Amino acid sequence: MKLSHLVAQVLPLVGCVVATPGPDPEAAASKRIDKLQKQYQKYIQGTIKHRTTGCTKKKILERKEWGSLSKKERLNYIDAVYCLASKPAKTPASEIPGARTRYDDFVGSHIQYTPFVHASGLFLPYHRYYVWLYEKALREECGYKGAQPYWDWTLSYKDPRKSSVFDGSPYSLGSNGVFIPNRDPIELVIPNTPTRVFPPATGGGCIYSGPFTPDKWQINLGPIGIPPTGPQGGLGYNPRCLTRDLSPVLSLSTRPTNVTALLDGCADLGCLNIQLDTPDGGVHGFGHFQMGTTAFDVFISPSDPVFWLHHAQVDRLWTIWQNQNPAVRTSQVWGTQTAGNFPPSDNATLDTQITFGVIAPPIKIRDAVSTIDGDFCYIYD
Ligand SMILES: *[C@@H]1O[C@H](CO)[C@@H](O)[C@H](O)[C@H]1NC(C)=O
Ligand SMILES: *[C@@H]1O[C@H](CO)[C@@H](O)[C@H](O)[C@H]1NC(C)=O
Ligand SMILES: [Cu+2]
Repeated sequence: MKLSHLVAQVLPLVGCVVATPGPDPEAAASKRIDKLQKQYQKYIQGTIKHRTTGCTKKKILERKEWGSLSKKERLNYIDAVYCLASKPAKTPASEIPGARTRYDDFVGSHIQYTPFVHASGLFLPYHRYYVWLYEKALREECGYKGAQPYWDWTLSYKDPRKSSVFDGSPYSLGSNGVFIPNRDPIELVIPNTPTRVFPPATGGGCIYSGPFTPDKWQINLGPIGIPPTGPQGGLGYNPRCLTRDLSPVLSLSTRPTNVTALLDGCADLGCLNIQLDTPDGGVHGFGHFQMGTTAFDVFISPSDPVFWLHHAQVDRLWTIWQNQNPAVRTSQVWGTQTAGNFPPSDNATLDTQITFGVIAPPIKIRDAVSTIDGDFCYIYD
């Protein structure tokens, strides 16, 4: 056979082999996120280096990914969460009769302000301050020495059951829920957005191993966002277990390329909010949805202790995005002051107030735009 014939026979095969695997876009996106995070860290370290008041290099709290905490650090965090749930509530019974614990104070605040702080201009600043208040309570009321960890769901987008957050070991935040077959899909009704239907996934019942199992953890408030509503409009005492329904399908919407799409693709805060949160849920929504059940109920979603790690991750993305152009991106506002602008409300400004009920005095949006100014002094590691 002539060489040219041989080449003609082999070439199509070579073309085929080269075309099939290709570069992995998710691996490339993960690298890109790492790079942007390093740039952000360098910027923060550079700006706080010379400060002698407020946020300094010595004082700054390093928020780390759950899986990169030591076992001891994870146990300390879990203990502090239990501690908060063992202290009595400060919420007056006239406001939220079902609130029993200090942890319920936090859930209660979220219930009261849910219609204003989701799919609105208050979404990012409210949740930044809310997570910070929780971190502060763990540290000041429960002797926790560390920072609030985050859950980087891009690491386990293929299967959240394998995440260090959910693997059910003593160093996780508890397992999946017990599998319950033949369940109906869950209909999620959020005012002014299309009703969404989520098929049942891999769990559905009470979580069965690790921390926060029914013998150790109890939810007291709700349901409110998914039927049937609990006693007294969901504000009454309704003790029950924490449930989960981990979904390796919904988690496919929290992959690295979903994150680079917003970090690299959004030039303004409106774009960022929409990519994170609306109208289909964004990566913020899908972070909740892939946990399932308790997490579907937006009002009481902080009842699952993973809420705080998920919202730290959302805050981390906002922070990394802001630091790509800090002068401009820490002074932007977007949106109105009601969820989906329902009922219609004024546009948010830097002077718009955000309220937290019993857990803290009100702040203004401008008080929550920088993670190293005002009350804040933390960095994502
Ligand atoms: C994430 O990316 C996948 C694949 O491109 C896409 O199907 C999905 O809609 C995205 N999800 C979100 C929330 O952006
Ligand atoms: C609110 O903001 C939108 C979008 O930027 C703008 O079109 C609208 O005129 C603003 N409304 C008021 C009352 O300022
Ligand atoms: Cu929320």
